[in-house]
Amino acid sequence: MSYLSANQLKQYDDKGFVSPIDIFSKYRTNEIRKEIELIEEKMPEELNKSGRYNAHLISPLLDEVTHDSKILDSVQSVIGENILVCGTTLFIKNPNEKGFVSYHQDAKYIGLKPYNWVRAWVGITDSNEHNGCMRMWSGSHKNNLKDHDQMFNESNLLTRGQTVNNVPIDKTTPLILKAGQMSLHHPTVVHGSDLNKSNDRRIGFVIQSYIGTDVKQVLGENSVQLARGFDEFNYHKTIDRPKSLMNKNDLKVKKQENGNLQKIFYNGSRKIGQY
Ligand SMILES: O=C(O)CCC(=O)C(=O)O
Repeated sequence: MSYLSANQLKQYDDKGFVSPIDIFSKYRTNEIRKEIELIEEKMPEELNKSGRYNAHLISPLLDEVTHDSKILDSVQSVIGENILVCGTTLFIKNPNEKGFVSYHQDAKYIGLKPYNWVRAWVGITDSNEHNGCMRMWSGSHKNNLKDHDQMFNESNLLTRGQTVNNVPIDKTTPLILKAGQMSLHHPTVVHGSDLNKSNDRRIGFVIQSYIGTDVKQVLGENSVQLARGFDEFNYHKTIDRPKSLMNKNDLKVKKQENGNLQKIFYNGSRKIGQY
């Protein structure tokens, strides 16, 4: 069992994140990495750009991560016992690319309300300051949503380059994780990440997000999977778990889900070019 301790919950409440939490062995994360890299080898475009969303729908190992009972114990400590999976993202930073993530608040653009949800960032490789780990502005979740500028930059891993200005970057906390550890972060904590300056890939698999059954999608439509407990509200369409690796039908479902997600991301814009 991996329910959060009172100290860990206090850290989450005070800072807006809790980290590190031990989940998988190094052996297990190597297996997961191999499955991700097999998909990249067999279907080179499948996990690129907007394809990085919802890889758990075509990969049985990422599906297992998403429904892992240790992860769900920790998540339950934060959002309660009725838990839905509402999408995932692979955040991969390759060594010779200039990928970064501008400082942002997830709640600003994802359309999930009320904020009874949490993001789980699972290290498939180590993640540290050298290879561009996430950095959190501790305590920033306690204030309202901040203005975000939309700063398109092809190296920014965020769709619209959503950016909170004037973040005191020297005061942000690096979330240093070993492969197999995870962090949980709050919907309104300001966070981002820098370049990967190492010789290996940095791979994070993010369940974006685990939501309570009372949470609605107010900007569009998301399909969900029941991860634990009971859905007494039925606000969302449900979606099947993958039948096998890169199964034809599952690939279609992933494509459709990712189309819906793009609509959510762009619905958040009051007009093109403005957040
Ligand atoms: O992986 C990263 O560098 C950023 C991930 C992120 O912004 C998130 O999980 O909300």
